[in-house]
Amino acid sequence: MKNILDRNQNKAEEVRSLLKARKVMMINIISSPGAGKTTLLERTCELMSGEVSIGVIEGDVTTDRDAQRLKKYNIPIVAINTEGGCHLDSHSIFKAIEHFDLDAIDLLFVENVGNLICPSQFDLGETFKLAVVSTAEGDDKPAKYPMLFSEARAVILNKTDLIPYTNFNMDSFMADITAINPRITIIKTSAIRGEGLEKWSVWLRTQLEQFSAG
Ligand SMILES: Nc1nc2c(ncn2[C@@H]2O[C@H](COP(=O)(O)OP(=O)(O)OP(=O)(O)O)[C@@H](O)[C@H]2O)c(=O)[nH]1
Ligand SMILES: [Mg+2]
Ligand SMILES: [Zn+2]
Repeated sequence: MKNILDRNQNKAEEVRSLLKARKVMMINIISSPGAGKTTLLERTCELMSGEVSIGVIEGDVTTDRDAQRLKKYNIPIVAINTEGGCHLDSHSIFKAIEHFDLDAIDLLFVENVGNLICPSQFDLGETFKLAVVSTAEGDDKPAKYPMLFSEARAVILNKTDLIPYTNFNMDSFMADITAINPRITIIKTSAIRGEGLEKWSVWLRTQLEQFSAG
């Protein structure tokens, strides 16, 4: 395991310096299956693709359905079928980025395989990790799977529209997450209803400005 992670880390550093040289900010999106990663990408393309050049790497275990969902935005997309693999690694990202014209992209999203555990162990060379959790999963997920939340720069709490139908406890969620990572940005969204997406796009623009300022 240590050898695998060491090799992954070396390649991730290669990806990171390549993307930095080409001024591409890469966001590694990690969540459990169905939290709303692809829906968030759809909304983000609708909100920002006019002003920011977006590219997407879609990691999927058996299908290319998420890549198909994003085709309507006419953005460059590379689909990685992990053939059963439960996470992406930096070697597959290195191969995928060869297919992009990096000079024509400002923001590269990676939708990782839906899984809260091992994707957070594999550095892909991203600028930062973005965690997505949905209210329907329960408020205890950060406490039970702290690794992702300790590393992520921000967490999207999605499906806020479902709160009335669940026992989701916002106070408990907020307390757990800030105990794990006091600096994390928390953005509440309903990607279906469009709530919170303005705040998300403002935050994203700030990250892009900071990244391009070095
Ligand atoms: N009620 C509600 N449903 C949502 C919201 N966001 C996404 N969904 C629904 O949740 C389901 C899963 O959303 P996806 O965006 O496919 O989730 P994902 O994280 O990409 O899923 P995987 O790629 O399979 O891991 C879909 O049926 C979405 O329509 C939301 O804010 N509220
Ligand atoms: Mg998806
Ligand atoms: Zn895995």
